[in-house]
Amino acid sequence: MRFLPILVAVFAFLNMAAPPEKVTIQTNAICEMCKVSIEKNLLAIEGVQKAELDLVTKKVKIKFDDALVDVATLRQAIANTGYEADDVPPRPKAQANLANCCKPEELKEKTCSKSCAKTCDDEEGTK
Ligand SMILES: [Cu+2]
Repeated sequence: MRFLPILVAVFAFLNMAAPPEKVTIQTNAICEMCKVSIEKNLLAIEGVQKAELDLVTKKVKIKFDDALVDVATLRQAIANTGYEADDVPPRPKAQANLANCCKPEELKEKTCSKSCAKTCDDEEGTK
């Protein structure tokens, strides 16, 4: 078929024209549990290709298709999970539902609840 090379060329061009966008968002994640839930919720969004949270810097690096999703939506998804996302505050209800060890210091209950994952305790113990 004569048109095939042209089609292939056109698709190659379109792919080049739309490389995945990248953004880094600052969060207040604490432990492995935070990391897992933030990454999971981001990856559930259509257009998100990669989401990786660094627990040392508390920054999440996201690769996404800007034809399907924008940065404001990504920040909102993190806020809806219960965490800060740059200048977007965490959704209070989601934050209240986080495991005790995943909450900011001022919101922690005095005694660690059973819902605390071992990874959280380990993480906290290293501080
Ligand atoms: Cu956590």
